[in-house]
Amino acid sequence: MKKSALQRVRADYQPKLPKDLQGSVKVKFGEPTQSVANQEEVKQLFPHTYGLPIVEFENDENPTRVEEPFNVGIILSGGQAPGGHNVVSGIFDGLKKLNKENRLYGFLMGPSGFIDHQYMELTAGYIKDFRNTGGFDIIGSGRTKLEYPEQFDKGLKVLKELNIKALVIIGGDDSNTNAAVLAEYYKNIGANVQVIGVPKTIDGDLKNKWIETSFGFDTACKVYSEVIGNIQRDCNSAKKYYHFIKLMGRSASHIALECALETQPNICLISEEILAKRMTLDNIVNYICYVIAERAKMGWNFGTVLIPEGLIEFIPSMKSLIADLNEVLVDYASELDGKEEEEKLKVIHSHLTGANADLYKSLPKHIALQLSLDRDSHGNVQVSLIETESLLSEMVARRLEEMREEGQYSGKFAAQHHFFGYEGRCADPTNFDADYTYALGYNAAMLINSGLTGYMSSVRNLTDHTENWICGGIPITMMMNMERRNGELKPVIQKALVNLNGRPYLKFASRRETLALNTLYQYPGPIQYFGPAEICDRPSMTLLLEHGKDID
Ligand code: FBP
Repeated sequence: MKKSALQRVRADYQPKLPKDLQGSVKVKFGEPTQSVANQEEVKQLFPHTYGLPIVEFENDENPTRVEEPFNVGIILSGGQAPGGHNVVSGIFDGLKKLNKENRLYGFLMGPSGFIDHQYMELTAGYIKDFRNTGGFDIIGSGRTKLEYPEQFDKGLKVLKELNIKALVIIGGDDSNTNAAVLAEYYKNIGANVQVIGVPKTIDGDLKNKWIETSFGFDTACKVYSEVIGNIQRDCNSAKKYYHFIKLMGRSASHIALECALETQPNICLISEEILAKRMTLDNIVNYICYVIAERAKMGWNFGTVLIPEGLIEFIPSMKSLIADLNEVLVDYASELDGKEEEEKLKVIHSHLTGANADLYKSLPKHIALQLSLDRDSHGNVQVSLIETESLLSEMVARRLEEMREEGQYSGKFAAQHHFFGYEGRCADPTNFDADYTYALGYNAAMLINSGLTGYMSSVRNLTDHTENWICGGIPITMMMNMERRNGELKPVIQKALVNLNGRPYLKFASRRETLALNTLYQYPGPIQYFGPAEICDRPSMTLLLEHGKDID
């Protein structure tokens, strides 16, 4: 594979390892744990892996154990996130440090490779080319949901064939939920296979006290912020467009919020706030129009609006419609199968009732269709396919014309639309993500060596120097609660949405009015891999604020 000049130099970057992982490690066990909610239900479903203690690693100055060789398998699951290749390198290096005879196998194209026995051995020579690069192309990823005992049994066959002692699942909240279910299943049948999870997702919604951030969030937000900054420069130069920019992130608005802190746009919508204030689509449109009209009074007919991709699901009336649609799409799947667009809309409409039926009918056809697309394998609406940015700008244009007639607006309005998601998911990881992922992987190898199962690799204290990061494992069941999925109550890892009492949101909210009625854009520029630490190693503003630090 021919590498770019940057990749060639970047390949030599040696991720910094926390000092607790630098030599031999020993395990410190904490108190037994509980799930975040629905303790009784979760406990019943996970009799073997519920209540396990949190573990922390520390340096073992007098190691006595001779480590027996063992084999490990890995799966990359779900959407790509920068740093995945360094998780693999970290696991590999951790395993080799324990015993040179240890082997690492990668299952190809996500969980389906595990079920269908598609794999490859990951050797030093093969991994070398992927160190510090973005993407998941080292073994590929996929969204097959690992949920049925038949899949677990099929997978177990290949694990036994390859003499694999532990499986590492690198994924988001849903994939890690599956990791917990698999760990419990293997423990229950005495399969003698450990399962460890690694917190991945650009969305930033897999976090809690022990998982301070999921990997990839930092890099993806920096890529989006660079491009938003570039658009803002263009916007402030031509002074003729409103840019409606939708940002990936699925349900949570963490990405939009982080990018707003980085780039200071005129408007950033926060889905969680919209839900809390029970705002309607009209309320949102009116707010955008208010800002546009106020700016027009100052002669500014330009601006930027950041929109989290999951927004639509948080508008209470839409949320209720989507919940109803989720049931209709499952209950009437065979009736809908193979129907043309118009017919499909009619059938769905006929099964909706009351306000939901009215709202469905009132939506532009392309939006109604996008809302009615198949759910992903975890039962989620595929929000990345819903063009909220054009829905909002169309409604804003209409409302501005009404305001013009009412004498409340006399500006010019022209919109540009953007959607940033895939652009950031495979970027070369920032130093932060390169170090964090390498540590997560290395740490996962240590969890395996400690005989643990049903744990997520946890590296904390992330705004301190890498040296001082705290490493260990958190029982996955601890992060779980019961939620309705595909019409059934299921144990799942609780998603972390934007906390409206948290410092990142409060910081943004305190600046919001000023940003709307002025032009205070920031242009963060591209990710820097070489240079002073304050530029190259700075974690996300979200993380800094959450850790009580200040941002400019
Ligand atoms: P994960 O939750 O698997 O990490 O994926 C995140 C994400 O990038 C979301 O932000 C986005 O909605 C979704 O993936 C898009 O999925 P796909 O890659 O299947 O189009």
